[in-house]
Amino acid sequence: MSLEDRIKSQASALGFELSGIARLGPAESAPLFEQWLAKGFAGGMTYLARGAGKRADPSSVYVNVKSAVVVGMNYGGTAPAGPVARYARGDDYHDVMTQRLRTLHAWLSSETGRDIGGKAYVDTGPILERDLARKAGLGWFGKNTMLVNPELGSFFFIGALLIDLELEPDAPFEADRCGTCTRCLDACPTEAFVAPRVLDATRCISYLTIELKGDIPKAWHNAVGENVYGCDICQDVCPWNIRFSRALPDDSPYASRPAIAGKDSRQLALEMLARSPDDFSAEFKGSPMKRAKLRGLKRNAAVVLGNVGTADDVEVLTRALDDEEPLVREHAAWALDVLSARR
Ligand code: B12
Ligand code: SF4
Ligand code: SF4
Repeated sequence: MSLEDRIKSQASALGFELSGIARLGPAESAPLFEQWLAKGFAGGMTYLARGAGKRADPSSVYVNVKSAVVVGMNYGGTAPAGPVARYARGDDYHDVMTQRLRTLHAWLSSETGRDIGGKAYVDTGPILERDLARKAGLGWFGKNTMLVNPELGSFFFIGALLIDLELEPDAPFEADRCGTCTRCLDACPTEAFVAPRVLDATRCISYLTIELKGDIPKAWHNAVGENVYGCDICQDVCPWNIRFSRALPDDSPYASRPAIAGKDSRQLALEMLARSPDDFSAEFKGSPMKRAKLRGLKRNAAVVLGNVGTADDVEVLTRALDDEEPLVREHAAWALDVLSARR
């Protein structure tokens, strides 16, 4: 068995459903990324512009690296849609995958009998991960911008181990399997795709409910719908996901936590708005949802209650008018206005 094949079987044993190898060099889609930044589509994600130079060439990210072992990890596209995007219902993928890639790294050193230099990245450095994953043969850029794999769909995370070892690369994924389909573009509630494969992130519900730190503009409140955290709509409608999504393996770290499992949007929003900081820290330890912080989640919960709440929710929303965070108070006031106008 070649070293490349042994690496892939080790990756599979570590729980990565997909793996491939890319030779490092300039990212082919870097000019598209630059155009995207120039149009302001990154909104408040200023860290993306800061790392732009390095993103153009992943070999510049760490000393002497020559190849990347790129992996994909299923996060369970067959689970029912809900108020929290599937990727965020369990443990934080950054932690899970970085740990496993480090194990792969240590294995590689012992297998080759030398200290392999390199570093694991799971959205933890300036890398265009979808570009690198396409180069390693993991899938194509779907029109919804997701990397889609013909045997797994798009509900998988991407991670990369950059190493100072020359490996035989896999063939890049050249085909475009979207064909004439436009389901994802048509389904987006905020019309966030300005063209196929170009997402204005400032309109995306995922950005509005996770990355945006301030007010969610009122114009988008209705479109946020029942999404308390993130959005899966443009993936749910994709025929490749409908056909090829896989359930989580039994021991998956991405299984829903009790604070989320089986809750509909109204129940989840009510519980989030009423949650104390201590309870939040305990229940969401190691969860990707901590990125939005409790105040961001309460903001989102208020918007969702404005969309789907009933007169029974007025009490919880009224209590939120006394929240220490102005952000929460403002969005709760909006929801109360909406509910009273509806009565
Ligand atoms: C910023 C970011 C976001 C932003 C912007 C998303 C976006 N589409 O750009 C927001 C907050 C909106 C977001 C949302 C989500 N994200 Co995100 N995000 C990132 C991050 C950090 C950077 C992505 C980036 O560089 N965007 C800039 C734009 C220009 O890049 P792009 O959209 O990927 O476009 C590339 C290609 O489409 C191509 N391209 C562009 N135009 C064209 C035109 C043609 C003709 C062609 C052929 C190609 C092409 O070139 C671009 C550059 O490589 C990556 C991690 C990383 N370090 O890469 C995760 C990442 C992309 N996100 C991920 C996930 C899971 C999500 C969500 C599903 C989470 C959720 N459920 O809420 C959503 C999906 C929304 C969507 N449709 O993309 C995964 C995607 C895995 C996969 N299978 O693709 C990543 C890779 C994280 C990871 N390590 O797993 N995300
Ligand atoms: S994640 Fe939701 S809001 Fe964002 S592009 Fe996809 S469908 Fe639109
Ligand atoms: S929904 Fe259709 S167009 Fe969109 S990514 Fe899937 S196959 Fe491509």
